[in-house]
Amino acid sequence: MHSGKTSPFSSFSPADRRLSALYRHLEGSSSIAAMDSIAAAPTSASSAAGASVFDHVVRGPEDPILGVTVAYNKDQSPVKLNLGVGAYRTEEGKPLVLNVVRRAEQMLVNDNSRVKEYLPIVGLADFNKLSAKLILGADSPAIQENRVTTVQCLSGTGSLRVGAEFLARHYHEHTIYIPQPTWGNHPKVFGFAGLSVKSYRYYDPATRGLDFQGLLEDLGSAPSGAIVLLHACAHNPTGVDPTPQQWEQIRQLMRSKALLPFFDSAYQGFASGNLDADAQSVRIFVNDGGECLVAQSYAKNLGLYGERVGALSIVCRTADVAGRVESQLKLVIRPMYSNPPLHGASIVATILKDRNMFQEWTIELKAMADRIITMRQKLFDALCSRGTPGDWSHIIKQIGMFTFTGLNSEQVAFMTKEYHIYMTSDGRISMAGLSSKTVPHLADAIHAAVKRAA
Ligand code: PLA
Repeated sequence: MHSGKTSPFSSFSPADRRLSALYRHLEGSSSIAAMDSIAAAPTSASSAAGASVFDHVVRGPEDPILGVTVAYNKDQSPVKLNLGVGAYRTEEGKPLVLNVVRRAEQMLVNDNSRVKEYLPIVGLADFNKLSAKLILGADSPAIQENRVTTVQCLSGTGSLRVGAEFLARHYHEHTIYIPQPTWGNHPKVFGFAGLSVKSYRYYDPATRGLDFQGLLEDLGSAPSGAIVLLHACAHNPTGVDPTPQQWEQIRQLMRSKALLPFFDSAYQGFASGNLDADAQSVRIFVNDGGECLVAQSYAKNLGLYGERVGALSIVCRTADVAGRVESQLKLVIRPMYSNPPLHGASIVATILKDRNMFQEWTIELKAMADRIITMRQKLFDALCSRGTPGDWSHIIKQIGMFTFTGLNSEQVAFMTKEYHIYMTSDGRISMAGLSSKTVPHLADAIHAAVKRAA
């Protein structure tokens, strides 16, 4: 705590301890002003006619990622470009619904035997089984030994949150280490669940690569049993992943210290275009017989963003433990949203259980991944041909949906103001939002921003 400063939650009931924990985590960081405005203490109960009982509520800040879209939508310029949120666009700049998804939806609509009854608390059984197979591999010993419990959740975010709530209630160590930097929602998801959030070194701005030494040192000095959040592939926002050899070293270190891995798999298939290759990090941890958690999202790889389809798997030592863990996951989920939505999970199950549809998906997925890789090359070439000062090779070296450009917040603000290009203030751009037509405009903007500062 800073001297003389008390948490705005200090006079609250024990139920508000989660907010307080998050406050302590964020204190001293720039996010603290934002937290103050998330929950300001009421001054007095208002009973006078006309005065609102919510008068004390201060306006909260826009989300650093989704708020970019809000600003973009207000811009009237015909050349405006949204490279903020990670959402795939076609070469024509349009959102894409995969053909295989349309086909699955048609089949579902035409099947009159289908009803709209509630799903069980844990979701659609087929979907859960197939999701575990997709991430762990069809021949995974953990699946064969029935040691995995999988529950359908509200996309990746909901899966992370349910996992975090379970850990806060049932795991002995409440500290979670997240990479520095990471997806901006991670500290909030884990902090609001009541975990204490710390970070480990991950990215080295000097090399624009992995700070592997720093990572090993920080995880090496974490308390035994601490939870560690790992991006399964296509690290967001940096686009920098450990090599297979480095993953193996991370595994050895974590297992030797009994650190508990919590994988966030939001981009399976988007990094390399291959679903199995992108799941390797998770599989090396599962194949050693140890325990871990995995949050999966179908937002990006099946383009099901708004359908909110995802899964949380907890790999346990024995089938008996897995059964007990599942019984407790149900107690987490039931008071939160009772049970998950039916439609999106039915689409996924339809595709995953049909050999031909699965095949069709992998082809469409590869096409999306390849288009992103082509955009990397085009942007890199465009900057080279303009002679933009600096080394831009990281654009083609980084992996997945995003390029972590190295542009600072002032340069980003300049590009938004002068070129109507919208991106997060940390300099991250969504390569999936770019097309051959818009690359020159982006390259002009980056060139001008860099020259201006030089
Ligand atoms: N985990 C990571 C690492 C992510 O990047 C995202 C989404 C999620 C989980 C959650 O996705 P889901 O709940 O939609 O399945 N990140 C996006 C969108 C693409 C966002 O911020 O919500 C991003 O632009 O970073």
